[in-house]
Amino acid sequence: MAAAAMLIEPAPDKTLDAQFRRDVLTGLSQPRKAIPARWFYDHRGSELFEEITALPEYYPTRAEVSILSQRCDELAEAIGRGRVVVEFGAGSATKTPLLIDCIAPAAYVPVDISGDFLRESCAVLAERYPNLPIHPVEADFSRPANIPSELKQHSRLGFFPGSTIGNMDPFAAVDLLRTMRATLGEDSLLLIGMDRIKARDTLVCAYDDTAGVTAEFNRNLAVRINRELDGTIAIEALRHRAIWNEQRARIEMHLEATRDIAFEVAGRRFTMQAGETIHTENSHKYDPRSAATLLYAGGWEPQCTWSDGDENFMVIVARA
Ligand code: AVI
Repeated sequence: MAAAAMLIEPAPDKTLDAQFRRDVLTGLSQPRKAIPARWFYDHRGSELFEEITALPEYYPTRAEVSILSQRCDELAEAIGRGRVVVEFGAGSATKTPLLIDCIAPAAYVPVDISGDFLRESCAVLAERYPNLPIHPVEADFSRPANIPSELKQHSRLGFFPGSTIGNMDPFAAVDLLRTMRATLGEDSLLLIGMDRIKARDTLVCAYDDTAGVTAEFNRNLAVRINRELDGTIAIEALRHRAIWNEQRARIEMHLEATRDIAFEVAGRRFTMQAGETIHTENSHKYDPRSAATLLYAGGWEPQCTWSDGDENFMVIVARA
C-alpha cells in the first residue's frame, strides 16, 4: 500500500453484536415486525449481494457502471483532478477504479465499519495503483469521521455509489448527507448514485429474480438470527416478498410467514400468523426532482446529473 495503511478508529465487534441483538429483539416486538436492512450483510449476505449485482434482472450496478465509464470526460470536468476521494463504504473492485482512472485523485480514503472488507479492497487497489496514497479509515460512516490530517490541504470528493442512500428512509438519508458534509468540509463535492423511479414490473423483478438469489439474501437474515442469537425460526416457513410501494416510491422486501409459527430468539418467544411479515428492507427510488430535494435538505447543491441510456439510474455531482 502506498501510504499509511494503518486503520484508525477500530469498530468494537462486541458493540456490533449488541446492536444486532437489540435491533432484532426490538424489531420483532413491534406490532409490525421490522429489522434494519444493514443486518443483511454478514459474510454470506455479502456474497449473495455480489451475486445479485450480476443478475440479469438487477439493472442498478450495470447502469451505474455504464454511466461512470461512458461519462468519464464529463465527470472529470465537473470534479477536476487532484481531489482526495473519500468513499463511504469499502470500494467495489468495479466502480472505484473507474472513478480513479477518470479524476486522478491525490489520495483515496475508504471509510467502512468492516476492517476485513477495508483490508481486502485496499489490497486490490494498492496493487492496481501503486502510486496512489491509500488511507483506510475503519469507522461507521453514519458518524462524522476524521480524515487523516496530512490530507487536510486537498479538497475532497465524497463517493457514495450503488444507491445505498435508497436503503435509508428520507429522514435518515438527510441526516447521513449532513454527516457526510461535516466529514468532507467546505469546498467539497459529492458523487452519489441513485436508482430512478420506473415501471413497477422492472422494479419488482429486480428484487424478486427468477433464480431466487434475492429470496435467499432475504431469508439469510433469519439464518443469521438463528445462528448468532440462538434463534429457532423455521426458515422454510418464510416466503420472500418484494412489493412496490407507489406512494412512498420504494421497493419493500418482507419475509412472510406461510403458516402460523412460533419461535425463540435470544431466549425471548415470538409468534407470527400466516401472512404476517417481517419488513426487512426499503429501497427508495428517486427522480431528478426528488433527488435534488433530498440533496438540498442534506446540505448539497446538485451540479450535474447523468442517467444511463434506459434512464434506470442517475449519478449526481453535488457541491457543499
Ligand atoms: C445495497 N442496496 C443498494 C441494494 C438495493 O438495491 O437496495 C440492496 C438489495 N436488496 C435487494 N437487492 C439488492
